[in-house]
Amino acid sequence: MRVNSSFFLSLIPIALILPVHMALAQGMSVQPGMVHSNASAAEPAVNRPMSEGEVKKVDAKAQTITLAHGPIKNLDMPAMTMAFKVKTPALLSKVKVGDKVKFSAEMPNGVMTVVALELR
Ligand SMILES: [Cu+2]
Repeated sequence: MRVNSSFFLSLIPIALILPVHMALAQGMSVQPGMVHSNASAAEPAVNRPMSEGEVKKVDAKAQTITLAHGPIKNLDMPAMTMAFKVKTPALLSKVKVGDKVKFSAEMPNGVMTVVALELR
């Protein structure tokens, strides 16, 4: 009986620890995702790379802007003139043809998109 009771006693800690351990493992698998989404939500405002460009065309209907732009480091793109989609129509209302601008472009879903735009 002594052997049996100590055997069962030795099982208790395992039975207690296992669920806690699993809960921790689940917690840890959730947390990086939450941290990551917090980081990417905060990142654009603080750490968004800006490129320089000159407005060549504004198309409010198509919601595109054509820019003669300098190198876009984050997209690994050399200087060229090209059309971008804009993230929001409001971005287009700030600028007109001939304006020199600073802008930030991203490529969500493979579509080159201006996500921030300001006069310089
Ligand atoms: Cu380009």
